[in-house]
Amino acid sequence: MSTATATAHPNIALVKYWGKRDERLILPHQSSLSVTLGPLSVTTQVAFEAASGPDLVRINGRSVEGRERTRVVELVGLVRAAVRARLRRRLGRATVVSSGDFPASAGLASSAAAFAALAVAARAAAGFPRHPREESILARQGSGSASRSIQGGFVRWNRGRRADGRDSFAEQVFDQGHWPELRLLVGLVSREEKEVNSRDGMRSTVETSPYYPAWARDAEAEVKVLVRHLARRDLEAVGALAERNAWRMHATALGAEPPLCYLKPQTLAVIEACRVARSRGVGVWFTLDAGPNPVLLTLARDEARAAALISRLGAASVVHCVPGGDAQVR
Ligand code: 2P0
Repeated sequence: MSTATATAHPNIALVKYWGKRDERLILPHQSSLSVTLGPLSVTTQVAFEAASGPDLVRINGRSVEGRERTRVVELVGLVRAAVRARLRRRLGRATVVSSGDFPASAGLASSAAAFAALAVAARAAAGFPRHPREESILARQGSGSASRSIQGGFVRWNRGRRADGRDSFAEQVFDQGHWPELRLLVGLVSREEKEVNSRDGMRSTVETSPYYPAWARDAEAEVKVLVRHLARRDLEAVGALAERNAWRMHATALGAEPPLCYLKPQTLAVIEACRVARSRGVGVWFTLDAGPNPVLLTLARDEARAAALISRLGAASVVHCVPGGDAQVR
C-alpha cells in the first residue's frame, strides 16, 4: 500500500476562465488569473493497493457514485497510466478520501481545491516528486480552475496553444506574502442550487453567445494589465478591473441561447451597495463566479465595514479569506 495526503485551498478568479477549446483535456479559450483563498481548504488522502479492483471514493464522509465518482476515478487513472509509462510499475485499486473544512453553503465551489488536493496526493502516493507544473496540468484535467489551486498567492493559468495541453498550466505571479492586507469576503446571498452548472454553462456560452469571441479575445490583455495593478497593490485598479471582468463574463453568458442568468436580486443589491460604500470612502469592490454569491475585495482596514454591508443586505453568512499558500503534502 502506498499512501499520501494533500491539502489545497480554493481560489477566486479576478480575470475569469469561461469556455473550453477542448472539453476532454479541459483547455481554455483564454488565460485567467486568481487569488488562492486561505484559510479554507480541502484535504484528500489517496491510497494505492497492489491488487486491482474498483476504486473507492469517499467525499465528506459518504461514498460517492455516478458522475462525481467518475471524475475522480478518471484523474486517478491518468496517474496510473503515467506510473506504468514512466516508472514501469503497476498500481492497483485506489481509495480516495476527501473532505473540505468549508461547507457547500459557504457559497464557494469546492472543485478547484478538491481536484488540486487530489492531483497532489495521487502523484505523491504514486511515487512522483513534487512538481507544480505537472500537478497543475493534472489538476486541470479534473476541473479547469483546479489548475490554479496548486500554488498560493496570485496565480495565472496560461491558456497555452498546443493541442495536447502541455503548455496549459498555472504559474504563480506573486506569492502569498505579496499583499497581506488584501481581504476577500464571500457573501452567501442565495442557497438555491444553480440551474445550469459551470461546465454546461460554459459550453452553451461558447456555442451560442454572439459575444463570446470578444470575451475570449479581451482576456489576454486584461491578465497583463491585472499583473501590473497587483504589482503595485493598487486595490482601486484591481477592483475596477475585477468588476469589469465579472460583468463581461456574465454579459457573455446572458447572451447565450437560452440566456444564462446567475444573478439574483440580492446579488444586485450587494453590487449597488459596493458603489454607494465607495462613494462614502469604503474601499470595496466585487467579483462574481458563475453563481449569485458576490466576493468582495477590500483591505484589512475596511474589512469590518465591508462585511457589515453584505450582512445588512441579507447574506446568511460571510466567509473571511486572505491570500492562501501552496497545496501541501502532509
Ligand atoms: C473561474 N469559473 O475562472 C471561473 C469563473 C466559474 C466562473 O472556473 O468544467 O469548475 O471543471 O473546468 O473550473 C468554474 O468552472 O469548470 C470556473 P470545469 P470549473 O474560476
